[in-house]
Formats: sequence, structure tokens, C-alpha cells
Amino acid sequence: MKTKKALLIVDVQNDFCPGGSLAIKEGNDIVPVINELMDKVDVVITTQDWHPEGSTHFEDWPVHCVADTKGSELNPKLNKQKIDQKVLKGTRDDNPGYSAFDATNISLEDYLKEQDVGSLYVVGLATDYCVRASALDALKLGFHTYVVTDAIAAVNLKEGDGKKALQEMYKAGGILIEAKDV
Ligand code: VGL
Repeated sequence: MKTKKALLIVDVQNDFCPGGSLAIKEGNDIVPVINELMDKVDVVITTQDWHPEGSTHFEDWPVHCVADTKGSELNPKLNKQKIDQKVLKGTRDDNPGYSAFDATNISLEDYLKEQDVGSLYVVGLATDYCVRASALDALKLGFHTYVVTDAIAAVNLKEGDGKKALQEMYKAGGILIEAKDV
């Protein structure tokens, strides 16, 4: 039986935080909560949206998280020392890379299996896009998947998108939990 717990920190990058090109209001507020969670797990993984310049993905979104720019860097307040594995996604034009399992620098599924991870705690940005897609894929792949509700934030292009995504993840078998209960 896979026994280890992993924290999957989705896209806590400058462009998704206040001051960034696709800023989510609460982007900075979740960082201290995430830093504390790092001590409660065995493996810490970060994902980064990592788009080529001129990506067709930018027909749907403002230009954001272009590879090797300030905007694609992790939030400076995130504790980098505890990161075991970085994952890059959205690196090619044929896939928007919403899900951490679409990463191209490694296979996240293989990595988690090698590390003996059975449970994933998903946190980060944004609830209605990359958190949602990553959690739904984790559930499909059979991981015990927790979504830490006070360590995520939504874009909410349409009002209620974040809530809808939470319901979807719950219905698919995701466990909604608060950071204090991890
Ligand atoms: C994301 C919108 C566009 C995310 C990525 O990280 O959730 N949202 N690209």
C-alpha cells in the first residue's frame, strides 16, 4: 500500500498573485498557510505554468507565466527550501497544461508512485482551473485526494466558478479539508 503524503502546490506564481498579469486577489494570503502545510507531509511538489512566448493559450487568457520570466517564478514568500520536486506544465502549444499531471519535465504520476505517495493534498491557484484539473486527474489515477479549502483561491471569471469547482471535486471523491485538520 502506498503510504506517503504529498503536498501538491499548484501555480503559486507571481503572475497569479497581486501585481501579476492574471492576479488572484487572495494569491499572497494562502502562502503562509501553504508554508505551514509543508511540515505536515512527506513530499512537497510545486507546479509552474511555463508557457512559450506567443502561445495560442494566450488567445484565451492574458499573457501570463511565460517561461523564464519574473511572472513565472514562484511567489517569493513561498518556502523554497522544502520543495522536493518542481513540475513544469503548459510548456507546449498542444496542451494548455491546466493539470499537474500534464507536466512535461517529468511524469508526475510516475514520480508519485516512485515516492510511494498514496495521499495528495492539493493547494494553490486557481481553484476553478489548475487546482480543479489536477485534483480531478489525481482522483482518476486513484490517489486519496484532499483539497485544502483555505489554501486555494479562484479566478471566478464568472461568479461562483470557484464554488462550482469545489462541488465537482467533492462529487468526484475529493475530500475538502481545512489546513488545521491536515
Ligand atoms: C490558470 C488560468 C489560466 C491556473 C492557468 O493556474 O489555474 N488559470 N492558466
